[in-house]
Amino acid sequence: MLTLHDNITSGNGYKCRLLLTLLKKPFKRIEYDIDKGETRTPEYLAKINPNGRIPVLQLEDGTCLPESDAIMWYLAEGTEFLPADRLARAQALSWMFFEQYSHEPNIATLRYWITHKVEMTPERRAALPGKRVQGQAALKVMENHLAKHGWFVGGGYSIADIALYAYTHVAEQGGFELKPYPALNAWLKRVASRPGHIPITKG
Ligand SMILES: N[C@@H](CCC(=O)N[C@@H](CS)C(=O)NCC(=O)O)C(=O)O
Repeated sequence: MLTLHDNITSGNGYKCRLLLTLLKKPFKRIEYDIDKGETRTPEYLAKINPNGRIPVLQLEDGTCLPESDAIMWYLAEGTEFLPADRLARAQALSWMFFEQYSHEPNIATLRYWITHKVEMTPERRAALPGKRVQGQAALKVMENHLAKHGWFVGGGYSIADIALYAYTHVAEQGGFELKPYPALNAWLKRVASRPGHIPITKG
């Protein structure tokens, strides 16, 4: 059986849990307390992920695959969640790289600092206003796309949507107001109403 090394509060972990569930793939979940450094032990670094983070998908043969978007790509190959068309596949990657570079480091990081009550060091305080501005800019990019398209690529629900849904639907927990983005709100509802959808809190 597949094993997901995970933390229940993580949007990156949620991407994998959601896709595994939509694909009806049975999996075992191992929970790590990321606030206590459980993904930073010598054993975890040696055996699961040298980068010290969840999520990691462990395959039946023991191979460990880190990085949420790579995990989704692996699981989605040959399914409805990854378009077959060459350009649409590249566009899915565009949105997933956008998520990892322009969205997650701003929106997910502020959510993490707030909800995990992380100590606000001088470095974090200095970084906060920039992250706030860049997170809002990422939401605006999404809004502009969704004002013209129902989904991020290929005319249907795909892993590009899941990648962006994970931290957008809980962005308010990071202090990001979602009201100014009507098309984005409509898309959040479309994603949440898909058959088989699960909330971020479901392990
Ligand atoms: N780019 C990675 C980011 C993974 C990541 O940041 N994981 C966080 C939780 S969301 C983590 O494991 N933090 C614990 C730590 O860094 O010690 C992905 O998309 O999977």
